[in-house]
Amino acid sequence: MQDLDAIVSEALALFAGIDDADQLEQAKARYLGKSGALTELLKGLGKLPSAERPAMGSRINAAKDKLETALKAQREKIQHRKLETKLAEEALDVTLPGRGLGLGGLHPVTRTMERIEALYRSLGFEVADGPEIETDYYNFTALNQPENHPARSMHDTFYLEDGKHLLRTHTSPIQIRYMENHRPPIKIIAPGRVYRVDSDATHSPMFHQVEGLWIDERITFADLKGVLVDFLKRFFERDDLKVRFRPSFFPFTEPSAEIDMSFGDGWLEMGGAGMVHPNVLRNVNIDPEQYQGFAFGLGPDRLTMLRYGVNDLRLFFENDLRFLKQFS
Ligand code: 2NL
Repeated sequence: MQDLDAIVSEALALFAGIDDADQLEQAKARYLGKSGALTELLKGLGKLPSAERPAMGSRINAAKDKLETALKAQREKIQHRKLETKLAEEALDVTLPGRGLGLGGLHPVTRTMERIEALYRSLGFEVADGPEIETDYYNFTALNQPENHPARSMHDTFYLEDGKHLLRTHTSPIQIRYMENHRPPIKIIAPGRVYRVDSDATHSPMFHQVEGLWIDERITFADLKGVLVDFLKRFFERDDLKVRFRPSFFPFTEPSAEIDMSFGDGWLEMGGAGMVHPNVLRNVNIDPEQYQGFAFGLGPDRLTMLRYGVNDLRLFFENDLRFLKQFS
């Protein structure tokens, strides 16, 4: 039958040209669906003379099989092409070099702290530590700082809401605690963060301090001078550095001095120092008749600014990577 062969070849050509799964199923319906071309032929079988029916029936069924086989092949072809496209789109070049990890570096103030610790360790000092939240006793009272001293004002010190605690304003409490637990000879430095109500180009509410303490039977002001001059010369790697002691006052030392360092044509204040006040020693049960010693305080932020030529203290605490990257 001419009609059947024409239908089959038309269908095969149509299927072969389709690359979309839904369109293919719609095309299938045109031939094999409820009122598809082949289905209509089958329905017409009954009108044929009975002698012709079996032969025609099997031809139509063979045509149906042919179309089903072509459909199956075309479905697989579409599926395969879809996968190929997806793989091509998601392709990774595993041979590309990696991006690598950004290397961090130490904060300039941390570098200064480590440098200070190394220099004092080389002079036989141990490094001590302690809490940043302190009691009034360890921050002030034990240090011979009277009740009405201006440093105890709400304007100068951060107090916790419990009314009992404050943020330490210096690292001296570390040294008081150390002296409570050790007997002389005592030879320590106490580095760490400290807090004061103060904020401008040269003051930050959080800053750093390193205090030092050396107590033994015959420690004198000459030892203080030797230790500090040696430290400053080695810290700045300048043998011609000049150091000046200017008379001053601290409640916890007597006598007391400000320490200045030569800088260009003038002097720069680097810290304070003095012989530990007998009252401070008595507060930690050290007999001031038998033992004496010196204490000093230095500002590592200031030391860092000078060493690296930084003119604004706030740069250290803003943590702008453009600034910090210059130190690693
Ligand atoms: C400064 C002044 C100083 C001390 C800190 C101290 C600690 C104890 C006993 C006695 Cl436990 N004194 N510390 C003494 C004199 C000065 O710091 O201008 N610091 C930046």
